[in-house]
Amino acid sequence: MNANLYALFASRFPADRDACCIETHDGHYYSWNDLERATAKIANLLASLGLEPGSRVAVQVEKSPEALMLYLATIRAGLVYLPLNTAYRQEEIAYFLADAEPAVMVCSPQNFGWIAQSAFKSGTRHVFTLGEVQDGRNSGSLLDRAAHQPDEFETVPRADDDLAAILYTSGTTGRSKGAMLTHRNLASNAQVLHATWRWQQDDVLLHALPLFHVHGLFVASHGALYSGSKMIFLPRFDAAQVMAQLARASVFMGVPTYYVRLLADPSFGRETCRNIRLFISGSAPLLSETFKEFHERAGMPILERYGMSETVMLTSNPYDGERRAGTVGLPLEGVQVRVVDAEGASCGVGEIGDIQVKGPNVFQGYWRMPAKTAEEFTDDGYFKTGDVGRFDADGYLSIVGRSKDLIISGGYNVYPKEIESLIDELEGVAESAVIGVPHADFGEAVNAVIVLRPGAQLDEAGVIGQLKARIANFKVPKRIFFVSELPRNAMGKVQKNLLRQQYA
Ligand code: MCA
Ligand code: AMP
Repeated sequence: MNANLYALFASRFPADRDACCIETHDGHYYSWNDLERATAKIANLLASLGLEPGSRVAVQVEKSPEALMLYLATIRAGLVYLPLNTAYRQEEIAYFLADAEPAVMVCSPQNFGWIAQSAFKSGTRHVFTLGEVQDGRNSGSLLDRAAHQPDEFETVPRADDDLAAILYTSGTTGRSKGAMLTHRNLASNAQVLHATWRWQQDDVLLHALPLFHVHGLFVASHGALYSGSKMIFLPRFDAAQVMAQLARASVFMGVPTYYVRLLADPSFGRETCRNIRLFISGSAPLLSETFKEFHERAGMPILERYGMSETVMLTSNPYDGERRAGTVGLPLEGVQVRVVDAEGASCGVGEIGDIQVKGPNVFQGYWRMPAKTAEEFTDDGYFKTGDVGRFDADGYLSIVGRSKDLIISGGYNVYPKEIESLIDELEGVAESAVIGVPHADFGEAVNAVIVLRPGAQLDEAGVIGQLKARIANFKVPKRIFFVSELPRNAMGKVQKNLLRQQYA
């Protein structure tokens, strides 16, 4: 049997292929037939390049139905999809290109110049563009090239353990690591979420998440594709746009910031979401206050779940049973989740320890980092999530912290080490500490505490300006504080907990 994930989705498309698969906010419709034909054309184009099996197709494009089709076509052609956040800047992209060595890079037309230069430098042979043209030029349009290709394509046979995607996730060392996900990882997760969340073909998903992360691509899109359900695509999350479309949808997913922003609109209430049967939250902790206020206003509790790039989804609050505020619910069927102490012994009910997981959803390892991969697995094959939590007596898991130094801002992960290294390179900086502080909108916000060298003339705006030129905006500290020294413990380690308290 062909384990290609696309084949699995195709086997579940509705009988009526003229039905709507994707509708955009500005009134464009794409049927299931359109999806099959467009992915066939793009897959034929990719196949015509004569790439080795397992070649990577790196993609940094704005969200659109065509971007989803490019993803599906890549899988269909037996290649490996590598999505990149649209906020990434030149240096960040250059790193991914050098590390992943993709055979193909697809970018937005306005970035073609610098991306093509970087790509060719690191050995990428093919650079295409996808997206709206802003300045009248469009070198290397993927869709123009694909238009001449046949609209039928035999989905390339793949085995369960063949790679489908690589998702970069930053490491504690500051360097991003590529999490290798297989066809089985993604298929098993799509199937278990389908059953857990009771997807039905007549569901309508309002899709407001970006397409370059697990949440928007694998949880949201896969849910609708596997169920043969229609999606309403929004280019990005915009509270007013979501409010306008909610009544037409039955399922909505988002990071906690989306729910905070919906609640900020006084007109949000039962009427706005009268046809919704399921609101799902994840990627960052959902505050109990948000959960409660939402329950009152919308008339139904948000279902919170927990996952990672390395594992796709791990736990979920129940569909029918009680959804408990402050918890991420119960392990998904087929997924083993345990909480262990420093010696690796299982913790009792209510005891806090490290969360470790195992299952068909757990990734194959970090791209070209066998030693790092080995470090992150236990001898009995569990993956160490880096999250810290506890189970209650009914088996609900709560995440109470992280052993990894990580900030989650509006659902995006920021690794302090990466930002500290960049700040420390700035002229006049002696040392720095980057911390997450509570933020009403983003949950956590990135802040930096800096010690300057004597006589240095650097100010907050100067630091922020220099960082914005080098890294994605969401990683740039919202505030900078200057101090004469950083608090350290007896071992000389910076006491970030003290800084977090002070700047909260
Ligand atoms: C934008 N900015 C941010 C963020 N987003 N700063 C910090 N954190 C962010 N998340 C910057 C902007 O560049 C801008 O900077 C300023 O903050 C204000 O922007 P705003 O207009 O408010 O932002 P926005 O465009 O409305 O975006 C906010 C957002 C977006 C809608 C919350 O960040 C978003 O869609 N987040 C979802 C992320 C996601 O999909 N995560 C899933 C990861 P300036 O003022 O300087 O221009 S998958 C995952 O974690 C796992 C596996 C899982 O479990 O799902
Ligand atoms: P990523 O690197 O984007 O895969 O982010 C994965 C991390 O997001 C996990 O290790 C958790 O720390 C965090 N996360 C995801 N879902 C939740 C949730 N519902 N509550 C708290 N943290 C979460």
